[in-house]
Amino acid sequence: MSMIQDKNLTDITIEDLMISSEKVAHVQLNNPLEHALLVLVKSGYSAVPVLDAQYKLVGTIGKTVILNQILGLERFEIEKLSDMQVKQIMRTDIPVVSKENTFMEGLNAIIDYPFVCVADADMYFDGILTRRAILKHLRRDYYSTKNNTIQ
Ligand code: 4BW
Repeated sequence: MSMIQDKNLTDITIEDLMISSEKVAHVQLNNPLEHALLVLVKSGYSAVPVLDAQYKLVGTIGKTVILNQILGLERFEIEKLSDMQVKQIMRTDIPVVSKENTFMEGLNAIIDYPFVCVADADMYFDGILTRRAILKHLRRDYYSTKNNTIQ
């Protein structure tokens, strides 16, 4: 199998660049918001994928939407964290790419998002494609193919 370093940009697929599912922090549909906030704070990520009990992708959830949800007029209504579940406020209108998609399809998908989820045709979760992975690869390609030097 050829290494990603040897591949042209046009031959690279999202599978070559994605973080695979077992390394991705995630929460589940029925988790209370308290658990989701704990995962987000502990992992340090702003947002993570939401999966159902079959490990199918159903959305994403981030710190800002949780904090907005519990923000009352004068205080954070912390009790809401255990009363509400992830499925009530998660984002579901998210772009999804597949492992077989090309680098350029990944680049187009990521323009408006810090990460996009990777799933198969049945929505089984394969991982995420991050802006970091795309940018790192673009930088490598720029310096290796154009004989450019680091400024
Ligand atoms: O814990 C971290 N380790 C490292 N190495 N980098 C981190 C970490 N947390 C944040 N960063 C950096 C990355 O460059 O800050 C960027 C913005 O993080 P974010 O969005 O706002 O939490 C990171 O950019 P990125 O690697 O291109 O990741 C984009 C987004 O993808 C992150 C986060 O929402 C999600 N993400 C990345 N790796 C993840 C993950 N979500 C769950 N599990 C992972 N392993």
